[in-house]
Amino acid sequence: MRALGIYVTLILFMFCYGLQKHPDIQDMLEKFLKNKKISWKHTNSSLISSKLVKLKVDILSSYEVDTNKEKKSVDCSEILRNNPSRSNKDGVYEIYPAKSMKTYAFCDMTTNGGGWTVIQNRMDKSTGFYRTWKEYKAGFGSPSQNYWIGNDVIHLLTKNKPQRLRVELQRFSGETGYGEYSTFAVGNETSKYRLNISGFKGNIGDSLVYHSGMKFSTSDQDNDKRSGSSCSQVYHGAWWYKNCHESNLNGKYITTSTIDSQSITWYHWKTKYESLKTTRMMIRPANI
Ligand SMILES: [Ca+2]
Repeated sequence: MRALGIYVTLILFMFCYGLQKHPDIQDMLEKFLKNKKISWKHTNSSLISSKLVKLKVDILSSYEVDTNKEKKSVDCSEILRNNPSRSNKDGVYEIYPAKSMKTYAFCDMTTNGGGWTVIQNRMDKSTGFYRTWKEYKAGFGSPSQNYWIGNDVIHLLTKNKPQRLRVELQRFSGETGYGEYSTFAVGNETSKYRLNISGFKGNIGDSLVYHSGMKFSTSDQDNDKRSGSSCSQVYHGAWWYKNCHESNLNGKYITTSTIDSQSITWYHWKTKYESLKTTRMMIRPANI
């Protein structure tokens, strides 16, 4: 949609010697524009001299005011770049992973400068994650609560710009930890959303590089490396299973701390196969 334009026409009367800005007009203009959340630019000036004897000069200035202040952003980092006032304002925002594709994402605008697009969030058992290929492709849940943003969206967000992945975990004791990967990309559906991940740092230990190069598997699509059975079905989740997992963040939500390899687990943090209370996966361009 075209931006709406407002034309503000100002007639500046200036006398004698120069074309310096008239302080009254400038003050008025700046006051007018100051509190508007808009961008504006000076687009045209014309000079008409009338009474040469008195050296009276009229200057006509036109200003185009762009009221389309919310540009369509690809991801949360672009929202923040287009609108620095969003800093520290976590919440659900509209993003456009592709031109004609609008979706909603939770944006972490706080952690390490913000601009993170949350692609996965688990906080309680109210949303089931044992779902089909089609559901993981499209995404499900609610961005402000439990959700999976969708494999097509993850692919679109990671295919053009190198991305970093941040994983945040919480135990039932309340203890938290995090890990960051310097590269993270997921292929398209034809590749079965193949995972490419590397470059770990953090305090939870790496339990994801084991899965790099693997295809995504769901209960109805077995693309794993275990012959004879489906890791997704055995471990009650959907993931880039190999034979089978070191992490299972889309596993079964269990409401207490227990040892269960079907649950939401991260093998290298604390007790092996301990069920976790909350998880969050979020991405941001690597050059930020
Ligand atoms: Ca298998």
